[in-house]
Amino acid sequence: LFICIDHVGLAVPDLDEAVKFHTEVLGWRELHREVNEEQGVAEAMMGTGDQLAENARIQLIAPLNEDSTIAKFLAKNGQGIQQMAYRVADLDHVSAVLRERGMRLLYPEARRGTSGSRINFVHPKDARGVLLELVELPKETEEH
Ligand code: V0V
Repeated sequence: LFICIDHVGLAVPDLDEAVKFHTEVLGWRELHREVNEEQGVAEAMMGTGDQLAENARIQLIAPLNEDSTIAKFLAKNGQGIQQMAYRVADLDHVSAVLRERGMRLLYPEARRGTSGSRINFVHPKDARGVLLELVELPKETEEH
């Protein structure tokens, strides 16, 4: 079902501070930054190199406002790992298979994720305590 781990997502209270720590102390590189209003987040994708496909990646995710799922996560748990994202080739297919196997997907249809990806999530209660994101890359980035 899954191609690889696309990224691990970390909830952070302050995106600039988190990017500074991950670049200056841990030596990650910032690959991409964006605001996703629908998800209520500002995020930075961090990688070990330039090639998207070969990178190990982490996503630093900060809340845009207090209604954000990330604000709720931070209030409850403090900063730390919030999600594991699995890359899939065909999100609609994988979502249908997982639903058949009894998993609750959070959205009836795919939503927009980082860099134009299509995303959905498996509820952490069904996925044994881990919020699982499913990510289908936009067509152009799959080709290189
Ligand atoms: C909640 N729970 C978690 C969890 N969040 N368990 C593991 N990992 C998490 N991240 C557990 C929590 O401990 C509770 O367990 C139970 O689920 C209900 O939690 P809650 O605090 O009442 O929270 P809810 O139900 O209001 O919200 C939880 C869900 C929410 C997962 C439904 O966070 C959500 O909709 N997440 C999907 C969207 C998202 O995370 N967006 C931000 C990233 P107990 O205490 O009852 O046992 S955006 C992103 O990744 C992008 C754009 C991208 O990658 O491109």
